[in-house]
Amino acid sequence: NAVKKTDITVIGVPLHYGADRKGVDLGPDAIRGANLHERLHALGYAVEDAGDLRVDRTLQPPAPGEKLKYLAEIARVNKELYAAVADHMGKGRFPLVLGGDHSIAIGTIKGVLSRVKRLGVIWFDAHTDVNTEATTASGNIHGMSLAAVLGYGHPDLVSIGGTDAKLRPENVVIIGARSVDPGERAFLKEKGVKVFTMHDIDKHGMKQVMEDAMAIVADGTDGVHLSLDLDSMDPGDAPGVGTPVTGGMSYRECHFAMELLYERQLLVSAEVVEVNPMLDHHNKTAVAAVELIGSAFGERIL
Ligand code: 6HN
Ligand code: MN
Ligand code: MN
Ligand code: MN
Repeated sequence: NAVKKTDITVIGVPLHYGADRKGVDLGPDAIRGANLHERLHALGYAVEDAGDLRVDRTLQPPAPGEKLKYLAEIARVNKELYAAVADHMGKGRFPLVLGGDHSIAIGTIKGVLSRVKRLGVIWFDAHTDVNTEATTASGNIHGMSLAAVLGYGHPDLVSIGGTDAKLRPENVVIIGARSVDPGERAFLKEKGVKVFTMHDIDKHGMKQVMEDAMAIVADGTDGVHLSLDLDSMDPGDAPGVGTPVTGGMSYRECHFAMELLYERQLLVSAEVVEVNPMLDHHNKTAVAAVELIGSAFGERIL
């Protein structure tokens, strides 16, 4: 294999406050426990583990009706994540961030943006995560992270890592969506974020969807970030997630998508989020996550 083997830094973010549901904070160790490092080593990568960021475990529950639950701690952890990602990337390493809930995409992507100004993002998710405090029904910040990195939402989230480098809506694609809130639908349309829904995958197949998606995120950018929410997969294949939605991508579709991503050699960073071992069956979802990472990093059957 002629492709250069980047050095990888694993960063764990045991954060559950963005989902307001316990268990997803155990994701990083469940993924490590599914032999992440061994798998990447076997593929020829040099892997270092930066350990987990510290998260305050003692916060009181928010008031009923709160629209930005645990904002202060989520913003603080994401600021630390931003700095860690920027630092490791500055040393020429590939950051592989393990969640934790999807609110950590804010810190990850802002960190990557500090090094790759023209960044594409490929976002696998059952949801679209473009709520703001004005549209959210749940108040859960993991449903707002993509909006925040596009520059919309609470200033404490939007300002993380500074506002110089901007993620542009035309450089983002969402794949696997099947649960979109009314406010999100309006946002996606207004900002022009391309969404490949489950309907598109059913209609055109994963191969075509990935070709179209990769053409969009590669156009006019210098690198692509993979944000992989495990609830993009069908709950039958990935039951260990906090917000499961039926009718998702099969294991095979998701696996194939990762293989195609590797073939194009676009990725500069990645994060795997929403793995909740407390809801899982025998670590199945973490194992799937590691299989998918393996494929995205070049694993092949033959
Ligand atoms: N995720 N749209 C729903 C909400 O609460 O805003 C669900 C968000 C899920 C977020 O899975 O990362
Ligand atoms: Mn998500
Ligand atoms: Mn999701
Ligand atoms: Mn594989």
